[in-house]
Amino acid sequence: MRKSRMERKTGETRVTVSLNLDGKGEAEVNTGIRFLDHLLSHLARHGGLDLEVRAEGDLAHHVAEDVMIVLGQCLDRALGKREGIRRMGDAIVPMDETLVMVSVDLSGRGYSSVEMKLGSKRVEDLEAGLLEHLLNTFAVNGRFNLHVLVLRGENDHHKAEATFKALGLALAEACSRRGKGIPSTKGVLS
Ligand SMILES: [Mn+2]
Repeated sequence: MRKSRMERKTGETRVTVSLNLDGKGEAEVNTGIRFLDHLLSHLARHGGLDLEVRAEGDLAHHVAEDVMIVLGQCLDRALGKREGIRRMGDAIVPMDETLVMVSVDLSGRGYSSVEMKLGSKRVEDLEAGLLEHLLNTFAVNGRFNLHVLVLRGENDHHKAEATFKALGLALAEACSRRGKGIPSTKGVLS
């Protein structure tokens, strides 16, 4: 089983994340930000990940950022040397009027290009402008390339939700096993 558990304690937040890449899609997420809990539950369900997140802190902004830092670190640790994985994964996911494309490469390098085209200042209880930053934080700390493109859509809840569902599917594909060895001609993913 590819599992990890990480903690982060700062003057601003306390965050604990447990991740099992070979799970059943079961999530227990309590960040105090209900929409973030909702999105991470979608990530777990569609990624086939078992995910436990406990977080508290001074401000929602700090908590959300730190959750994504620790989640990224957990992914990186659970993947180990990234041997025998497919490495790349992608998904195109609709939600009613919305259509989102997500593509990932578990390359060992953190990079993201995220274009969500959100029109509102808030999505439920989450600062809308924070979402692209949260995805970037996950990619950098998880050391993977992430591209997100909202191809069309109107509703910001749908755009965010379809993005996290697609991210789950893309990660599940990229983390899936296919043979032996490091999937790089360099012989190392870093
Ligand atoms: Mn929803």
